[in-house]
Amino acid sequence: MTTTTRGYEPSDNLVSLQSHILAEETKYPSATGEFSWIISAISLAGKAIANKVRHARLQDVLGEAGAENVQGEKQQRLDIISNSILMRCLGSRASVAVIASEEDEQPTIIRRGHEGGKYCVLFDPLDGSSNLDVGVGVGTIFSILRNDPSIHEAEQTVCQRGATQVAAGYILYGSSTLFVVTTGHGVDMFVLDHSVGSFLLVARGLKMPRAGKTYSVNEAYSAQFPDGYRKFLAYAHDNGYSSRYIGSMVADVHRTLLNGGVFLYPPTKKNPEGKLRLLYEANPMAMIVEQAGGIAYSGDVRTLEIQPAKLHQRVPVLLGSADEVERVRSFLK
Ligand code: P6P
Repeated sequence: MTTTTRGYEPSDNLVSLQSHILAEETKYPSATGEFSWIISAISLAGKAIANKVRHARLQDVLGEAGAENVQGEKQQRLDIISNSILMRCLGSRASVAVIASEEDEQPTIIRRGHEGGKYCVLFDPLDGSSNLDVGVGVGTIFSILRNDPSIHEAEQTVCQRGATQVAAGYILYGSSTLFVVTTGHGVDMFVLDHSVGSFLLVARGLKMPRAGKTYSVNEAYSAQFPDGYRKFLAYAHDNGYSSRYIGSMVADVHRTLLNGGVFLYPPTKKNPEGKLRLLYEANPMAMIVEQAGGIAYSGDVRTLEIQPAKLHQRVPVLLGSADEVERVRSFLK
């Protein structure tokens, strides 16, 4: 590759999320650009939420909202604020048919198929928000599905297998604000440059290490785990593994994506089906992980193959480096 006198390298190009998505779109002659507007809306919401999270302690938006969400979890004020920001950014996009959120019992129908509604957007607006007061990384997780205009019941419309996702990703509000997304052709990562207000491309086609001696699980519940998980933990303790658990799925999965290892949320007595939600936590993370060369299971089923029955359905989660997930599975058999 030739280097000009200015020391310019084509790889030095500044590529924003916006221009990256538009460039990707040109690869598909049938693309109408409507999908790009949805990613753009999520990007806009991410910038607004990042601003709120960064100034939380200054703007007195921390703490509990004094209500519980449909999950029976105490809502943080920033959960509600983030949910509203996402709704207001997505509601204006002409191709959005249905919006479903962890914070709302039922999906919201924005427009029907015959009115141009082509996509359903599902999200956890601020995952890990109970960590906000202590400055730990939190995140937005999103999943984009095609709308089926023949289905009129909103919850049934969004109950699609994860393998049908058009796109998925997350925004991590951590030491920097990261936007990680896949449209089924690899995983790309962007960092928010606050000085220009854009997410800039920093990694294209991210690949997860095939192995990694790090496991991420809340070991306080290990006595409640099915036996096979406990056998894996005993193996890990005896074979030089390290434990890393932040208690914020986006942060734990992002570390696993970059460094390798395995993230687990097994069934417990309190959550016999697992704690994490299939449609807007497990499925988008499973798509990201598998697009990066990892694998994701819920029990003995590949997460992306599960046919959802309910919007807020919970599943066990086992995802990460292929070798490590298979090692855990060998103990579960
Ligand atoms: P526990 C946060 O509440 C969350 O939904 C995920 O972000 C996280 O992985 C998990 O729950 C933590 O749950 O039971 O270990 O506190």
